[in-house]
Amino acid sequence: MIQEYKFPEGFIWGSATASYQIEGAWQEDGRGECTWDRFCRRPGKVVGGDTGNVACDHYHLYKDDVALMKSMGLKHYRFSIAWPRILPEGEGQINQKGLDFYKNLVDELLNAGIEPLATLFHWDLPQALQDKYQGWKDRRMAQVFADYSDVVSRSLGDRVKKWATINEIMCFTTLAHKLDMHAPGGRESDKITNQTAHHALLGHGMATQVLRRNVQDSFIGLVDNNEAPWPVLNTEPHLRAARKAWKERNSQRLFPMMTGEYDEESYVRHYGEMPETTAEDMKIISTPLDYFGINFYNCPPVQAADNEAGYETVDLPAAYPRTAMGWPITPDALYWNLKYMTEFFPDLPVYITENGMAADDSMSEDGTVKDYDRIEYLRTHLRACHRAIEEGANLKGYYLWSLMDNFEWAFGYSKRFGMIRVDYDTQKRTIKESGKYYSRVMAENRVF
Ligand code: IFM
Repeated sequence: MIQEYKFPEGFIWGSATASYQIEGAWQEDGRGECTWDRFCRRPGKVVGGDTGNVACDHYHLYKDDVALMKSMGLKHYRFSIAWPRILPEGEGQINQKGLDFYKNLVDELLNAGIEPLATLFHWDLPQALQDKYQGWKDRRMAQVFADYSDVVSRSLGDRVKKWATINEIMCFTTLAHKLDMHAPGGRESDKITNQTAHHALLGHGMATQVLRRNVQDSFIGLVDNNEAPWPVLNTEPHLRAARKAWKERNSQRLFPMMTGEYDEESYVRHYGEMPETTAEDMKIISTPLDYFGINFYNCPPVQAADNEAGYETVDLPAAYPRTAMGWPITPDALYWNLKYMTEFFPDLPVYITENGMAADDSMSEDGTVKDYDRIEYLRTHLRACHRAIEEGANLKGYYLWSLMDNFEWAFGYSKRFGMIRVDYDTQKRTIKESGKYYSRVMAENRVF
């Protein structure tokens, strides 16, 4: 018998994007400068010297893009709001035109029968806040973020019910402040870097409380690329080692957010010096959520080891299957991530809020994009989800990254993640074979 891979009734199928990666229109209608505008201008920081100035020009083409989503049968769409469009200085004066853009986008989505999930912060921090507070290094940023969340949710909360506060804290703290790979850039100590992550968590907790107050029937979560170590072989002692690794390596964000405590030993082992915190901070950080959003791309396995931790990451061979980013293709890591989430936090619904791959995606002579590698990636990852659900995982939905090719941060436009191809010279959109595949998955609620 052929396994059907049918998903539960009501499973949510969607796709995701982020403001800086698709909108363009960087100086239009009163938008302020963001840290990525500035970072892109630093020589050598972004491949090809690319910027988000135009990107997919979604700011102007959003109606066409929503029509395309509708034609693909998409019913759920996750996008992010550009903070500098709403508050060009990051705080204070509200830019009505910025709010109007998102109101119009949301109306367009709802009219097309597509339910929005809005992320409040996906890394495009107003430069003014970087200049005034040194960004997330300053704990006052938590309140500033909560105030911005207040403005946005008062304006959109009648129509947007699903919210994510922040996307992937690691990418604008560690990658940005310690490794100089993301905006605003820097080479700070572990202590300072960990402090930025703590402030972001605090901002998340405060924003959650604001959203809860402002939005009726709200559905609120944090979206994070949590660590997903998994057993290299399903045998003891690797199973025990991987479970321990998963718990310890999620000590910076997931566990404190869920439990209101930092596990100091694990934290120091993996992230270095502890941030400064207060008991009140921890209460706010662990404000109850409606869901946790997992952004999953890859993670190497771990094995039992004769060292202090009791585990170590396995070195994958050079020929291990990888995406165009060089990331290993590890669907079992997703399966185990969902299993551990359920084991440790059985009551918290989980959504995959991003999953996908960068591929070559060149246009064939017949005008199609034959991205069968992406279809295979999706199929294996969705089967991992299916298996986890069958075994009791609390997974309720999946948002594919990404709706369309876009500005891939430090990689500029050199990497394509979309199920829709974007020709950046003409802004022409072409649905890839993977997009056609995903349309069927959504329509039939099954993986084939
Ligand atoms: O493009 C990014 C996205 O902005 C955040 N998550 C990972 C994606 C792929 O790198």
